[in-house]
Amino acid sequence: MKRLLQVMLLLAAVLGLGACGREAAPAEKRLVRVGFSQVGSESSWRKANTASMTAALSEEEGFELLFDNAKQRQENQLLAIRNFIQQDVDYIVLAPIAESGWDDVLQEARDAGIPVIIADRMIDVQDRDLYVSRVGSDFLKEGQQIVRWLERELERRGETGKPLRILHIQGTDGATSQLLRTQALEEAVKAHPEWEIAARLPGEYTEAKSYELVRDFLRTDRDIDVVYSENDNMSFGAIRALEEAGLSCGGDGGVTVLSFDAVREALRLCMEGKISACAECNPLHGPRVAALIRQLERGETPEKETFVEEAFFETGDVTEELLRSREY
Ligand code: GYE
Repeated sequence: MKRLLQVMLLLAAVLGLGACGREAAPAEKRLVRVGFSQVGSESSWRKANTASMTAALSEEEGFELLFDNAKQRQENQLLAIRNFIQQDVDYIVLAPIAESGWDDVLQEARDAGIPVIIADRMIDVQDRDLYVSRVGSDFLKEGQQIVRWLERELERRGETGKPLRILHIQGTDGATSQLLRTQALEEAVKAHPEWEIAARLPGEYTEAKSYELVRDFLRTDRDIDVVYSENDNMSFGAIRALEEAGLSCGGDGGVTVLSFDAVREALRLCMEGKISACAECNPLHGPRVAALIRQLERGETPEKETFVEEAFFETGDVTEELLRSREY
């Protein structure tokens, strides 16, 4: 009995001391846990997008970021999202590689009570309530800007109505950016019967794939007036293949290269005249996604879709000063 009393007295002393002796731990600000499934690192644009997202969703900004690079494979994104659900994150951010295939996994996220934000490309789901909001670009508008520039350029050259052969290098099949930039060109070709798509090459947004496809194409067909390339990295590959085949890019006698993204390296080629026109696709989604999450944390309802502001460049618009000012 005495022993028990001793133990109880000791326990009371320890707990009592603990309560009055220990400083109350400062209330640590709880970090918001975010699972981000990124497409991959296929392009300069994607690398800039990842940098923007990881900076905006950093611990200094009040977040714990769980980042997954899917290496351009949708099955890896599905795995990542299920892993985020198992880890019971507060939010899931998805940069989808393609539009389809997300209904089931996003239903699982909803069942787990985890809001989903879409960044960059769009998803095609039966129930639009499976995601809270999307931050991205108006890819159709980008394509229409490029086509309108080409129409004006042909008019300037006095070549309106003349036959035109276009080499179309497409991005990842089924990505919203591919679907809508392609739609803009196909609508233009319908409006201009004198325009012809010489070939559609699946460049998958990478420089290497584009170079190989254009190099092989030029072995049997060198009669190209325009290259419509759905991102800058594929333009870099195409320009290398064109020049290796002895064809010049830009100017009145060369191949007119039209590109998307407007990363710094592409703008330098635009300044040099090798890329004739470039539609910007802003990759800096991080601050907008962070702002969306903060809105949700405050119990507010964000806009369903937020488009980012984007510019357009042609040779003559780009200076060394502009290149220095670019964030990517
Ligand atoms: O144009 C390309 C990237 O979805 C807008 O994906 C994005 C596209 C971008 O690989 O460079």
